[in-house]
Amino acid sequence: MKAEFVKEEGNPTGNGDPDTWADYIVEQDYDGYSDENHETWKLLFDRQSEIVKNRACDEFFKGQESLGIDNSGIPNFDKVNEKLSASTGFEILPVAGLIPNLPFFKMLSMRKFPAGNFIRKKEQLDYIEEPDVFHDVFGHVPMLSDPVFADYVEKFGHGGLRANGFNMIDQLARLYWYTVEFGLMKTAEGLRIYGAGILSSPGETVFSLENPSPNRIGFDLKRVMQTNYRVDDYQQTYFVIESFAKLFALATQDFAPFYEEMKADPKLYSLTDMLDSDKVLTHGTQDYAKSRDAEKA
Ligand code: HBI
Ligand code: FE
Repeated sequence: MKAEFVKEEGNPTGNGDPDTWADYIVEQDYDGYSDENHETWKLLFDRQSEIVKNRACDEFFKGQESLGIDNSGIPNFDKVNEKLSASTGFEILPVAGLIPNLPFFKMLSMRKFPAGNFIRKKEQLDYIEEPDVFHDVFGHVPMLSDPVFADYVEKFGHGGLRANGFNMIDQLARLYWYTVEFGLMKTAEGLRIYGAGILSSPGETVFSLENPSPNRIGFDLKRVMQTNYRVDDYQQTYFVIESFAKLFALATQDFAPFYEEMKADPKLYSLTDMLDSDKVLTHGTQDYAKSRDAEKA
């Protein structure tokens, strides 16, 4: 089963112009959802809620509860926003799919999060090209109600806009990918998931925590910004943070020195590279990736 949210390698959305962000906002058209659309949400929600038990971080469940996101049907963005904006000032705005990088960063910097207004078809239960309402509202939105994580996402948005001036968008996209989309966290109870790309994927939720195949490495900012990622299947390396507070602290430092270092010594680590400097939690077997790549060969 492929990863939940597939994004073509490189730069599928282009960088765009930050000031055009409002051009990408559409209507949610809540009344336009069919019974089947709501049934699909319920199916996905019930299935994934079982799987994330004892695997998602506490902040995820707290967010889901406080925002009233449940299996009754596709959430109404206006209703979610009443609670979300009261908690962290974030609001979700309906979009039709991926939007260019700079308008995306601009939205995050203003505590606006683009959420797909559409839901996958029943026959696409495990695989979608673009982030639909389940990926965004089940996966991302509960985390945005956590004050420290919300601070990180806003800071990330500002950082993305600044990175453009240094031609470091790709590095910021990797940082987003290995935190907001595919991030793991160390907790007293063991590793827990906070990345939405994992939380909205039944297979990867189990794989990311329990399969011996992938590497699990302690988070290091420069290492993450220089590590390639998979867009067509489960990740082969996951990065593990200690806490959102530590992630936020990292994001508040000035990245310019990092940019200078990376410009002076450009690197792109592969999906399986292990460095002497890595804090290794799991040196994976990569058996899953090898078997999947053999299938495709
Ligand atoms: N657009 N709607 C939407 N959702 C995303 O998560 C998203 C995007 N555009 C760009 C993007 N993510 C990536 O470039 C991030 O890595 C920055
Ligand atoms: Fe996403």
